Parts: sequence; C-alpha cells; structure tokens
Amino acid sequence: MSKKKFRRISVIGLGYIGLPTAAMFASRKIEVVGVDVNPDAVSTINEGRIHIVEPDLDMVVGAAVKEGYLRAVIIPEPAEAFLIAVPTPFQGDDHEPDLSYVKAASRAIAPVLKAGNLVILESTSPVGATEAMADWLAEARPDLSFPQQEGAASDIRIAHCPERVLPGKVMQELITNDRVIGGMTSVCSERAVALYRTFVTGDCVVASGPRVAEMAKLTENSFRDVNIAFANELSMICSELQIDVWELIQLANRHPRVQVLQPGPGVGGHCIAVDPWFIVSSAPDSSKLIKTARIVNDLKPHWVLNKFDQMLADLLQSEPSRTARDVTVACYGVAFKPDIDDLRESPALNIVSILAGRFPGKLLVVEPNLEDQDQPAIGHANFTDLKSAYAKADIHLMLVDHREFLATEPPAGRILDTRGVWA
Ligand code: SAJ
Repeated sequence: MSKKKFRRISVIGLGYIGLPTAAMFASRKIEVVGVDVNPDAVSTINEGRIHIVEPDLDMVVGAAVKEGYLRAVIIPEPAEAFLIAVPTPFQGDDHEPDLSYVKAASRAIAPVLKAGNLVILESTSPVGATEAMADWLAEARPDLSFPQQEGAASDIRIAHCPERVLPGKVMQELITNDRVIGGMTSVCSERAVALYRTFVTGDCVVASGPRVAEMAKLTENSFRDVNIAFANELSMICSELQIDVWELIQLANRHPRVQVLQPGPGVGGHCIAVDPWFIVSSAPDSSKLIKTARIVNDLKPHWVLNKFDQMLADLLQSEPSRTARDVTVACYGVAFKPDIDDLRESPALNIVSILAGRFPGKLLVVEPNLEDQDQPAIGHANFTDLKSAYAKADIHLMLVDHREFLATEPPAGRILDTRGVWA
C-alpha cells in the first residue's frame, strides 16, 4: 500500500461534486487548490461562501477557507494529485457524450504535471474516457511517461474513480459510500486508494481497470433509470385499466423479492437522465432495454400534460359557462426531486413552464424549497403558499413529493397527482 501522504491536492471543476470533494479533503487539513473557469464561483469560494445548494456544504467550505486549507483559482497550480470533476453532458439528438470539458481540464493541468503525480477522472464518463484523458495528457507532455506507455513504471498515475453521491446527501455519502477505484495499473489504483482513504470510511474497491469502473457507474444510474421507467410505465397502464398504481405497487412490494420504485412526472437531474445514453451510444445494438427506458421516462411529462388536458376538457364540459381562460391551476413542486431546490432537467419545471405559457396569470406554483422565486423559466406563473393555492385553484397538479406536502389533506377540486401524495 502506498504510504506517502498527500500534502497538496487540486480539484478541477468546483461544482456539485468537485466543491464538496475539495472541502472534504480540506476538512482533513490537507492543502486543496480548487480550480474553476467561472470567476464568480472562484471569488465566492474564496470569500468562504458557496454558489450551489447542498446541505452542510457552506459550513465545511467556510471553515476550510477560513483556516487556509482551501482556496480557489482559475489557472491550475502544481499539486501531488489532481481530481477532475467537470461536466460530461451529451450533445445532439444522438445523445453522443461530450468530453470537451474533460479535454479542456486535461490541457489545463498538463503544464503543471510532475513525475509522481496522480490524475483521477471523477466525472461520470463513457467507457474509454479515462484512456482518452491519458492520451491527451501524454500528447501535451511528451517529456513525462504515462501508464499506457510505461505501465507500472510510468511517471504519472491515472485512475477513474466515479462519484456516486446523492444530491442532498453529498456530505454524508462522500464519506460513507464505497468507492470504485479503476487505476490504469495496480500502482495507479494503490495511490488512488491512499488518496480516498483520507476521508472515505466505506470500502475502496479496486476494479481491474478504468473501463469497468466507468461502466460500473453508468450501470448504477441505468439500473435506476430502467426501474423508474418500469414504475412510470405501470402508472400509464394502471390509468388505462382504472387501477390505483400506488395501491398496486404497495401490494406487489409485499413480495420478498419485488421492490418496484415510484412513478412520477418523469426523470430529472443531470445524472440518471444522461448517463444511460453513454451506454447506448457505445453499444447501440445491444442496449435496447436501456434506450427504451430513457424514452419511456422522457415521454412521461408529455403523458402528464395529456392527462391534464383531459381533466381540463372534463371541467369545461361540466361547467359550460366557463372557458379555459378563467380556470386557475395550481402546481405543487418544481424541483427535480423531493426536498431540494435543484431545478436541473426537472420534469416538473418542464410541465410548469408549458402550463405557465398556456394559463398566463392563472398558474399558481407552490415550491417551499425555492428562495429565489424570480425564475425566468417559469415565466407568468405566480408563486404562492399552500393555503392560497388550495383556496383558488380549480385543478391541482402534484408534481414533487416534498415533505411539506406529504402531511396535507387533498384539496377540493380536480386533482392530478403524479406522485401519489394524496392517494
Ligand atoms: N425518481 C422517480 N422515482 C423513484 C426514484 C427517483 O421518479 O422511485 C426520479 C426523481 O424524482 C428524480 C430522478 O428520478 O427526478 C433522479 O433522482 P434520484 O434520487 O434517483 O437520483 P439523482 O439523480 O439525484 O442521483 C443519482 C444517484 N444514483 C443512483 O441512485 C443509482 C446518485 O447516487 C449518483 O451519484 C447521481 O445520480 C450521479 O451523480 O450520478
């Protein structure tokens, strides 16, 4: 086992994963240099504040900056270990992975690399990305040797160690989750294990290489996506067959080997709705189920909007004196999942913004987790509280099962409950 302690670590990309990771190393009294291309993020962090929302992160960052263990910069500086945690989105209708941020990060750290350094790719990546990163680094630094050239004897150690933390529980899961460590050689893996051991109490499981580690992360999120798609498909079947899907799932889950997940208005966030496409794009002919699950989950918000239209048509038919213009609609929740304020790829936000365009001045939104209610994406919607939404709306659309909603009695009026809160 590699014993030499790390004195200076650099984290490239100070977003939802990079900043908590940087703060965690710094909280263990290791000097951390965080690097980000966004000057606002850099200055916010250097003031001991944070630019993203994650429980307890502000405290840890504030303390780390104050004690001098964490600082942020735009241009990378030398360090003993570099962790790359930049976005890996997809591009185009084919959902092809976009590794441009990883490439840019590799180019940025290459000039300051030294023999003995460890470079870890943490971003969720398509199979082969770590090897591509190693090639970009080697291209930029022909004076150093890399694992793909010299194996265990190389100057630079490279590994893929995918992040696996749940937004909302990052500060806890960073410590307790097991880590998958996919070094390009066993020396690379050993050094990466030594690095994570500074704060990880879960197991550091060494994989046979970076490709299987990359695939492990993609598999975890695809597993969840496929299972959510199953629940979403059941909800559509049940609606057709006039069966209560929530009761159905409760009954089926009484079987000792069945654990159906919960349907919703679709799958949001920046991980589960993205990562399965990396598998599909690498092996399109063999990943039919994974692709179909993506399509099922992506179609769910449209299905919800269709259901809403049927409900509106019923209302107008039963009250012929009214038109759609004087119908008030209340939407409960816009975040991509319960008890957070994160709107990224949120199916609820997607539905709310479409309805806001259709019901100008008549769309009420209740979102207890959003402090800044000036949301351009929501346009003409009016933020309000639960009581007033209950009193004013004709149609109530439950979109996110935030804890504030769980204890509530169903409102009077027509209800479209995509989360089973009032079921
Ligand atoms: N959802 C449902 N029904 C369910 C569970 C989830 O509709 O039964 C929806 C949520 O409402 C949300 C979406 O799925 O819109 C994703 O939420 P999530 O809580 O399943 O996952 P994320 O995106 O917050 O985090 C996932 C996690 N992966 C797994 O649980 C396998 C996390 O551990 C990963 O680190 C993270 O992706 C990531 O960064 O990749």
